[in-house]
Amino acid sequence: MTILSELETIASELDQSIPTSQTIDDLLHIKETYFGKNGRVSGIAKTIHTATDSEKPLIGRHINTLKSTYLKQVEDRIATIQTDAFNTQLRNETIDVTLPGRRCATGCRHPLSAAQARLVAICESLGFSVATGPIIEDMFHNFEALNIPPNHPARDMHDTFYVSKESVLRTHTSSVQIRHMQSGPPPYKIVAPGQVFRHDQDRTHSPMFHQLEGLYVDTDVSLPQLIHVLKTILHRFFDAEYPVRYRSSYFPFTEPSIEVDIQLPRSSDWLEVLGAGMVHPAVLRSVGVDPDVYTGFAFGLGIDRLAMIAGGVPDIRSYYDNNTQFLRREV
Ligand code: FA5
Repeated sequence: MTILSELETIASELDQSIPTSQTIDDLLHIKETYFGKNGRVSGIAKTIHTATDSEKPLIGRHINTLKSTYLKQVEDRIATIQTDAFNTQLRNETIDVTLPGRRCATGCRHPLSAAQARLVAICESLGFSVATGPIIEDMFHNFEALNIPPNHPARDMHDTFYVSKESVLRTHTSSVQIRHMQSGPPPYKIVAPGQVFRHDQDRTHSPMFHQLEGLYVDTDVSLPQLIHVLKTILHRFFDAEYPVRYRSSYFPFTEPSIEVDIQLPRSSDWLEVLGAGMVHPAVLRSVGVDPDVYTGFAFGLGIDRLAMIAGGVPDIRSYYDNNTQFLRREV
């Protein structure tokens, strides 16, 4: 085989192999095999002295053309493979901005907070404003000013959590009545929502629960007004009408006193939801309000109990068990 025909064979091999190479490694291998220091083309160049003088320049040009043409083809093919790989990567990494976003886990309001907010809103619509007081209370505000003397059973260690000899976790929100009446002269028309604490635990009693206290003191406040306000609150709070029972009762700080029960849906059981009454003259006197000029009513409503009835929840402890599926309910 002559040198020229060898070069032609190489050209036709390269015409085949370069365009069909799929990897850069293959192309580098081709480059090395044909054009490397010990490659086939270099090998042919070394045999040029065997050609005739008239052939030598022709073979030289052929070799140069072969080198420049096919080395460029190799570089172009490498560039094409790199560009294709880059485009494929771009296509695969494309972000579809129309896909729906990932959902963030959000919290929700505790059903008792929601019930409390609803009750407060109802009372605000009836002209009550919101008052607050401390959760750790002294004996005067939690007991004495409310006409509960030191030997009263409500002070019993079994009911009351003592923080020290002089202070307790408040056992009811009635302490806020006293604090509010001490803050200025009548009239008073407030509600005080918040946590209260008692040594008590079963399906309808929790050691920490929530009350909404109401207090209305003015020159002409009457028992029928109290009944009207209670009826309005209960009617507006519940979507359905439940049988309501008003019973006479006893609290040291109200006279007369009543308690209100609601009959549970599809049951013969009644659940007590609130205590109320006309503010006892001794209570008004304890905060310097003249009971001959002013009268008032007060009520203390069990928020957890109202929520239980509205939500059909049979056990109050469900509200405190941290079961987030349960706590996503409205009431
Ligand atoms: C009182 O706490 C009075 N301070 C209410 C009051 C205020 C009367 C103003 C008159 C004037 P009683 O202990 O009955 O009353 O509690 C009131 C309501 O709180 C109850 O009707 C009930 O609905 C709720 N309650 C009482 N104890 C618990 C408890 N351990 N767990 C859940 N709810 C309770």
